[in-house]
Amino acid sequence: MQDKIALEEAFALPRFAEKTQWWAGMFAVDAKKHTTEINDIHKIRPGYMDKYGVGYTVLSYTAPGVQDIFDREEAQALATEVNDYIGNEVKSRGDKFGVFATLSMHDPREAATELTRCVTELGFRGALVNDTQRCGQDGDDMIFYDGHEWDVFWKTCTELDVPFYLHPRNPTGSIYEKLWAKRSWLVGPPLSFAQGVSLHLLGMVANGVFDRHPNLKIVIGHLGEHIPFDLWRINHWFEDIKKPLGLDCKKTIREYFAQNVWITTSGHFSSTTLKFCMEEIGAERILFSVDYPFESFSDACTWFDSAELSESDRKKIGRENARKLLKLD
Ligand code: GRE
Repeated sequence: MQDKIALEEAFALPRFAEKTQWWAGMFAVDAKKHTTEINDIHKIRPGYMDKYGVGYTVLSYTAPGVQDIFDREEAQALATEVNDYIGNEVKSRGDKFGVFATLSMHDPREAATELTRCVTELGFRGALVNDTQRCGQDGDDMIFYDGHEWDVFWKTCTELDVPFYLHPRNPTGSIYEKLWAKRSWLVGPPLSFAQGVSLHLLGMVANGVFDRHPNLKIVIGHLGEHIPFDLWRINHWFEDIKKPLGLDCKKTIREYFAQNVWITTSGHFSSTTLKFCMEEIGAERILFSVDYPFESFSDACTWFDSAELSESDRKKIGRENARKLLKLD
């Protein structure tokens, strides 16, 4: 399929090449190639896009990125630097590239102000944040965005009418030590990423964020970070047990998924899982993505282009749903 749109596609700052290569060492078989690819915008990436039929890519700053920085001022400065850098890189390439804003999430108002700047002045399409914001004196604490103090930020997202992509980051500090240190091969895509994001998103549901902001648009990757598989069970326990016990979110989990949540195919190229997700949440809520350069255009596109789908569903997932969500007309 030509002219696909991909929206979980990472870039890094070239000045961090050494750090990027160290990080890539944990996740990429060829860390050098990964580093070259993630730092590239204009040479290698458009080559893959043309070869594999991706017409438009939304770029976002790599994980853990700003969410790893527990000093508030340093985090804010890096977010601004990243946004200015990528805004400038793609300024004359709006036909091919969009951007999700990078945000420091230490302070809801500061995050709202930077998002507004990115959308209204730099033409960005929304924001992508890497799960919780690391914080505290020694970086051992973390900020979730599911409390009332974040209402000011979510109000800004809905007023700007842009999506917020909740992307994973690595577990850190004492959480890492307690849960993951002795099972470190499970960090990342095998388990920890999905656990982190699903906890955070379901926290937003349970704490009423979507009731207070019914037009909020959240995107999660990796075919829904395990949640679609569990929808029946979550629904059963929310409706039949937790609500009678006092859980007071107004709608069902299925309704929030129908109104507020989109999922992407990033890094998850299974036709069985895709079909299952289409049955559970509908083709309208699913968006094609690669997860480059953690995954390859070749794997993502070869799979998607030949997956057993109706041509109408392929167009919706490959392009049309994203066009509507990102307002690309
Ligand atoms: C990511 O998207 O940020 C990512 C990693 C590590 C492995 C896979 C992956 O940071 O998708």
